[in-house]
Parts: sequence; C-alpha cells; structure tokens
Amino acid sequence: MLMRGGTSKGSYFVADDLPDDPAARDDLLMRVMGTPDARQIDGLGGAHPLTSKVAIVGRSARRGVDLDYLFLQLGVERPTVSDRQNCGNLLAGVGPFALERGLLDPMPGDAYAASVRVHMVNTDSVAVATFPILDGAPDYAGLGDLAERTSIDGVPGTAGAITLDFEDVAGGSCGALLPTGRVLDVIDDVEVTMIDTGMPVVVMRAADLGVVGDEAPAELEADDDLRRRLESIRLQAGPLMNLGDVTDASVPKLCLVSPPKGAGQLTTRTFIPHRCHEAIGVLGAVSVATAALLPGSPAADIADLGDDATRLVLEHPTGSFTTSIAVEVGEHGAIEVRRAGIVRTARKLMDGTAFPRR
Ligand code: NQM
Repeated sequence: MLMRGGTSKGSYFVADDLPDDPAARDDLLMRVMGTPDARQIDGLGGAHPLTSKVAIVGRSARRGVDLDYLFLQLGVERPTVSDRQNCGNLLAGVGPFALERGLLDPMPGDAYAASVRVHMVNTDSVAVATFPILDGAPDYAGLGDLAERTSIDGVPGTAGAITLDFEDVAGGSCGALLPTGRVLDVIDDVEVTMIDTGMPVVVMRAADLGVVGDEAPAELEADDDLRRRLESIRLQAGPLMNLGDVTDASVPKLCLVSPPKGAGQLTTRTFIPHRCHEAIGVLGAVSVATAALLPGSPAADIADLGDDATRLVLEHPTGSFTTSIAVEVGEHGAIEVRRAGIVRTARKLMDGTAFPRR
C-alpha cells in the first residue's frame, strides 16, 4: 500500500509478505522502489529521500504492544537500504495500514478512534498512535462526527488528526539523550549540541555556518561550501554520537537554527543529511525542540521560548511544526524527557500489486 505519512510518502508492507533474510528483503525493496536511480523512474520511489521510504508492519509478540514497525530508508541515487533511523512521519500511517490489513482486531461499528501501541523496531522504543475511525475503517479525511480535522504544514488541505505520543525515545540510537554527556561541544570551531530524542541530530546556529537560516532548501543545497562544512561536522559527529562511521548512513541529521522569523520559537533548516528537508522530520523536530530546552545549547541561546515551555513551534521551509515535550533537569544535571507528542495526518494513496524490476 502506498501511503502518505505526515509530510513523507512510502510503501507499506506486511512483514510476513517479505523475505526473512534482510539481504533478500533489501534487494527486493530496491527493485520495487527503483533504487538506485536519481529519478527512480523504474519504481515506486519519488526521487527524494522523503519519498523513498518503506514501512514494514506486523503483529507484535511483545506484551502490551500491538504492532512492530520497522522503517527502512532507501537511497535514491545510491543502492542503500538503512534501518539506522526511525521515521515519525511514516509512523502516522502504521495504525491505519494495520487496520486495513487485518493486523488489528476489527473495530466496533460505533468506534470513533483507535489507539495502538507500536514498537518502533529501529530504536526499540514505543509510541502510542491514536487515529480516527468511521464505520470500522480508518477515517483518513476526518469525516466522523467526533474526528478532529487538521492541517499540517507541507501537506495541502485538511485530514483526520493522528496523535503520536512517544515513550522512552531518548537515546534510542545513540544510547543516551546527550551521547557525549555534554550539552555543548565544538566541531570545526562550530558550537553544536549532539542530541538524540528518537533521532540523532547535530544542532547548530545557522549564523555560525555563515547563513541566515531562512533560505530556501534549494539555495542551501546549492551552497557547496556549506555542504562541505556540514559533511565534515557530520562525519566527526558520528563516532562521538556512538554511531560509528556514518559515511553511508542517513544519520545524524544536521539542523541549522536561527531566531524565529514568524510566531514560532525557532527557525530550522534540516539536512537529512545531504538533501535539505522541505519541512522537518517528526523525531528530528522532537530532538531539536529538546535541545532548545537545554540551557547552554546553541538552540536555547536563540530560541524565543514563550510562557508554555512544553509547547515549541519550530519554523521550517513550508510552515511550522508544533512539538509538545516535557524535559526535566534533575539536581545533578541529569536530563530526562518525560513526554513527547505531536499531531500528524496520513492517507491511503493506492493499494495494489507492485511489480519489482527483475
Ligand atoms: O524525524 C526525514 C521525515 C523524516 C524522518 C528524515 C522523520 C522523523 O520527514 O521522525 O519523520 O529526517 O530523514 O519523514
């Protein structure tokens, strides 16, 4: 099934329909998506990392968990399939997809919402996804009487709101919220925060890289000097973040922050890690928002925090993204992320048979 999940798009598969052997699975998926090819012309991929994504969903054997969700990022031009990052955007489609495929118990006819506990295999953490139901099926458009219709920046129109609440995401990839144990590090003379609240991100001031921070993604991508400096920082950050050699990895992401230009708390431009995101990733946003709440970080330095420090609005190239997180700094400086929640929408685009390239 082809679905839009948040501001991304991907192919969703039932785990049992794919080969068990990861190498055979990855080979099949590349042939389905048209990887490697800049245009992915011979497959279902959309020629951008945000549309070259796969979600693999199955019933979970874990107690207290309904579904297992494995996310795979497929390269576009390069023949890569990576499970080293999560995707909170595709997560929005996981519950509805599972209901469509009979991986969840049928919903009573009068149900108006379903809550599922999803084990995010990539980071071994749990998210609770709540999505609207109408006549026992996913209510993508939010047409039910009790459904809330919402719009998310980066996606035209409105749809039924899907809430995602993340539990225990901190350190899922790096082993700790702050893998170096510090809020502030310096790489190539640039002050950075290396952080992981479900997505490893290097957060730094746009001004320290010689840009304003509100440029269009295409303009930033065309800046060869900026890209070279960012890649140098990323390659050094990898081992420091316990990610090892990240030459071929899609993490860590790189986020350039600057003072808000509109009504938000912080302006962001995120490299994922080579293309500049047209918006911002879900868990990427949670990581950046967490950094903005940590005194002494470059993000906190310039964030314009309002009265409600648990609700942060991050501005991005196509609008803004609201995060709701609660961070507690203990007596000895131990930082704990108590809660992280966001709202997305998702939509079934096509359901059918894919014909992989031979
Ligand atoms: O950070 C893009 C996206 C993502 C990942 C990326 C995401 C997340 O927008 O949780 O959603 O950072 O590669 O889909």
